[in-house]
Amino acid sequence: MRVVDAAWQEWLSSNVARGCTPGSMIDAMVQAGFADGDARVAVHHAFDHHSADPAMAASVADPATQPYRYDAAPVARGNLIRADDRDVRVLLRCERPQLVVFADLLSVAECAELIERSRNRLNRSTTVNPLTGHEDVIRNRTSEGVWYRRGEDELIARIERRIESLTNWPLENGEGLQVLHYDTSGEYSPHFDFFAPDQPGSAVHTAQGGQRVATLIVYLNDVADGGETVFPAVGLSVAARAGGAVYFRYMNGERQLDPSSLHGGAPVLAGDKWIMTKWLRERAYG
Ligand code: PD2
Ligand code: ZN
Repeated sequence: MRVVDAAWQEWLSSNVARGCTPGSMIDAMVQAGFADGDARVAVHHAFDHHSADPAMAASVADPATQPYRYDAAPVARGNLIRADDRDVRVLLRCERPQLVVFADLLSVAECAELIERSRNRLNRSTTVNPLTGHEDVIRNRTSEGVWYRRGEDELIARIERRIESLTNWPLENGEGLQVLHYDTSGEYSPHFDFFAPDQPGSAVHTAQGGQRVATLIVYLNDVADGGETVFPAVGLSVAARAGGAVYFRYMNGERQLDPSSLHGGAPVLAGDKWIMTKWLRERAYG
C-alpha cells in the first residue's frame, strides 16, 4: 500500500493552496494507488493544517488592494446536471459573484411536503451577533424557520444527497437544512452568510466546520410578488419559483471572502414565501 511521503505532503499542500477541491484530490490519490480511506484522511489533514496556519486566516477581499480571485466553481459545467437521482437545469451562471441559478432542483410534490411538515414547527429566525456570537432576533430578518438534522428522515436524506451531487461538496460539510417562511412584507436585509472573520463573535461558529464557503437557497413556492433574492453589489435579483434554487460561493481556495456576495431577501409584496437554505462549510460539520 502507498504511504504519504514527503513528496506527497508537498503535493497535498500545494494543491490545497491553489484551491483544488477535496474530492478532486482524493480521486487523484486513489488513481495513484492509495486506498480510498487513506486518501480521505490525508486530504482532510492537509485542509485542516492549511486553515490552522495563521498566514491562511480568512479575510474579506479588498477590491482596491487584494481583489477576490474567482477560482473554479465546484458545480459541474453544462446546461443539465445529473444531481444524484434528478436532472437539474441551469438557468443562469454569473462569474462575479460566483453564482448559479437552477430550475427544478425539487419536484413540486417535494416542495409541498417540506412546507406542510414545517408549517407547525416554525420559530422566529435569528441572526448571529458578530460581537457576542449569540443568536439574536432582529427587525432586519422577519422570517420564521425550522432546522432539520442532517439525514433526519428519508426525504431530507434524499434532498441532501442531491445537493451534495449538485454542489460537488461533501454532505458532511453541510449544516442541516433550514426551512424558512416569510409572510407578506417579510424580508431579510442585505448581509453576508460568512462569519465576519475579524469579529470576536465568529470564533464560536467557525470552531466546528470552519468558515461557510457557499449557500444554496431553494424556493419552495411561487411568490405572488416580491421576495426575490437580491445581490445589490451587482444589481442582480433571482425570482422565487417553486423547486428552483440559487447557489453562490463566497470563499475561494485561498480563504479569501467575496464582498460581492452581499445579498438579501427583498420584501414579499403579495402572498408569502417559503425557502430552504443549505450552508456549506470548509470541513466536516456536526
Ligand atoms: O430569503 C431569501 O431570499 C434569502 C436572502 C438572503 C435568504 C438568505 N439570505 C439566507 O437564508 O441566508
Ligand atoms: Zn443569506
